[in-house]
Amino acid sequence: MRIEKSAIDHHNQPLLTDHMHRWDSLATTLAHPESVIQKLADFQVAIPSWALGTGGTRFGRFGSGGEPRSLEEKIDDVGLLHALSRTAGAISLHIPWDIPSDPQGIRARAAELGLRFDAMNSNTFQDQPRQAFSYKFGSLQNEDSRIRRQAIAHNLEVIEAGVSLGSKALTVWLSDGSCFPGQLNFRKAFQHTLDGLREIYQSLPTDWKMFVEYKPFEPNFYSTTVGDWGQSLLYVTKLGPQAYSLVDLGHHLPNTNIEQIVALLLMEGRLGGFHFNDSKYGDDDLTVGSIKPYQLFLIFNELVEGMDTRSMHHGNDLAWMIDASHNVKDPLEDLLQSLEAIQIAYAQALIVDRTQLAAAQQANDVSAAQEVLQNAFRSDLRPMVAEVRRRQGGALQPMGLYRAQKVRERLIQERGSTTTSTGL
Ligand SMILES: [Mn+2]
Repeated sequence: MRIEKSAIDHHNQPLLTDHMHRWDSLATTLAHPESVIQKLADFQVAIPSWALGTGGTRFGRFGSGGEPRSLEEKIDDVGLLHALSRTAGAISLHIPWDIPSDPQGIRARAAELGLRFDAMNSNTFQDQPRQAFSYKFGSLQNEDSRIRRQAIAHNLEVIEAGVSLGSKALTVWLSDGSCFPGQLNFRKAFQHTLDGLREIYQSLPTDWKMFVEYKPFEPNFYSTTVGDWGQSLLYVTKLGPQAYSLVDLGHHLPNTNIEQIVALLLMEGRLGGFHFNDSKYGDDDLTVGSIKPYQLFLIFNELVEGMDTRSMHHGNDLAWMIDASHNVKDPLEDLLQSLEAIQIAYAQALIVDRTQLAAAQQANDVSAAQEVLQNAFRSDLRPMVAEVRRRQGGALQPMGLYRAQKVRERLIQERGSTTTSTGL
C-alpha cells in the first residue's frame, strides 16, 4: 500500500494554523533557523530491512501481522515511512535475507519511492541451508581455512549484489569470538580476521567504503574478535583508506562515553557510519532516544562539531542507519518514533552556541559550558522538525496519520496476520 499526497495534505490542513503559530514563535528565538532547516532536510536515515518485521528475543517472538513477505514489500514499507517523515530516504539490505532476484526491478521500485540503497550487510553469524561449513566457531577467525574461504566468498557476493543495486558500502559485523578462556588464541584470531578482511577489501570497487562494526559481547561471552573501537580502529588502519569504523550505539558496555569515541574516530578520519538505537543494559535495540535522549544529543553534538571541523557534509559523508528491533511495538510506529528522535537530537546539536561553548572551555568555566549544552538540549524543537517535514511534503504528525490511515490494519488485510519478515 501507499500513502497518497492528497491524504497527507488532508491530514496537515486542520493542523496547519496551530503548527504555523508554534513554528513562527520558535523561529524568532533561533539565530539561523533557515540554515538548520536546510541541514535537517538533507539528513536522511537508512532503514534496515530487518527492522520492518517484529523482532524477537531468545524467549519468543510476537508478530504484529502484515509483515513484509518479500524484498519488494520491505521497500514498500520504507516507502511508507519516507512518505510520512521525508527523512527515511534509504534502505539497508542484509544478505542472504534480501538477495535481489531482479536488481533492475528492485532499483526502479526504490527510485519511484525516493529511496536509495545504503550499506550492504553480510551475514556470517548464522548458518544458511545448504551451506558447506558451519560458523559455530567463527567465520573469518576460524582455524579451518575452508571456513574462512567460505566467509570471504560470501562477503564478495554481498559486494556484487550491492553493485547491482547502486549501493556504495559494505558493513561487516562479525560475531566471531570465544565463550570460554583458552578457547581461542587471540593473536591468531585477529590475524586470520585481518587476512580475511584484507581479501574482501581488495575486492571493493574504488568508490566503495568498508565499515568494520564492533561489539563487546553476545553471542560470544568471553571475547569478541572485533570487540571495541580500539580493535576496529586497528583493523581499519591496517586495511587502508576505504575502511572505516562503524559505531552502533548498543555495542558498548554500560556507561561507556560514546560521544568521546565518536569525537576521536572523527578526528582520525576513521568514522564511517552510525547505527542508532537505545539501550538500558546491553544491545537492547530499543527505540532511539527512548532511554537516554541526553546521550543521543551529546553524541550529535560531537558529530556536528567534528564534521564541521573536517568540513564534512553532515548528510552524505557518514552512513546513518537505525539498527533496532521490536518485540512489543508496531515496527513501523517504532521507526517513526526513532526517526523523529534522531531529527530532534540533530537539530538540538545544530543550535548549540559554539562560540559561547569555546569561550567557556577556554576560561575553564565549567558551569557556563553546561549551560550552553543544556540550553540547546532543553529547547523544544519539535515544531521545527515538523516544519521540515511539511516543506518536504511529509506529515505534520506522522504517527497520527499512520493511525488515521489504519496502515497496520490494511497491511494485515493485504499480507495476512501471520507473515514473518524474512530473516526474523
Ligand atoms: Mn548494528
